[in-house]
Amino acid sequence: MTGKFITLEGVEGAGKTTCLKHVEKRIKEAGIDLCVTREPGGTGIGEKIREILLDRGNFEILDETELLLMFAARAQHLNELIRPTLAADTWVLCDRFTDATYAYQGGGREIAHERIAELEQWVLQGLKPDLTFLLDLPAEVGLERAGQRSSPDRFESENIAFMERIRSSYLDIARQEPDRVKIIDSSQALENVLLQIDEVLDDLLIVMYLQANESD
Ligand code: Z5A
Repeated sequence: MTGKFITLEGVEGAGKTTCLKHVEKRIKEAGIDLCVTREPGGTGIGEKIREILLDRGNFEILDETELLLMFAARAQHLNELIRPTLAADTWVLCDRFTDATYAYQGGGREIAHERIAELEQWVLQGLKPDLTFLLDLPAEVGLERAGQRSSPDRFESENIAFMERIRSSYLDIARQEPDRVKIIDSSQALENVLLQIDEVLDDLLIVMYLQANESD
């Protein structure tokens, strides 16, 4: 038996940080062992790669370099943390994962889908999250929310067309994989956003509870 792998995705200002804490609290309250992590990052090496990726001063980074660094950090993350944790029957909750690469590097930077899929196959070898929350809202609303932050990183400094392409790529993934990717309307007030998340989580936690009792 392995733990469940849950990811959170979304455009800028979608409220990921807030929602992640809520999901973490709900899972832990259900008595499930949980490891919370993020991408890019999650390991010592991964966090160093993250610094390079987010640094606004690194304007000369090529799109290809950016893509490869995302997968370099992910390879480390998978082997050092994600796979061993799942194998130990602990759940993993990850702030962004490979869907972000399809959305940001594929949609945003317009790198060919096939190129990303090749790297995905090589690095992940078929591993996919069991459940993904896609926090969706119009790009202009997200940028307005994110704009309240003091200093934007390299990605947050991009324009609205970039953000719209990201949103549209995320929605494409959700349309292709509706069982895995659950769209959460994040333009609503926070309490309604959390209610939508709870609906999805309740279904999963009930199934887990029933399975655990069946095997007793
Ligand atoms: N990236 C990539 O390009 N490729 C990849 O493969 C991966 C990542 C894995 C770092 O990620 C960057 O890496 C990211 C994509 C790229 N680009 N950026 N930027 P990150 O996840 O660390 O960065 P982030 O998107 O900035 O995440 P965040 O800090 O979690 O931001 P957020 O979603 O915008 O959430 P927030 O801080 O919780 O909310 C933003 C504001 O809105 C805040 O003031 C909240 O109080 C407010 N808020 C939240 N919800 C609401 C509602 N419902 N109503 C009103 N106001 C709200």
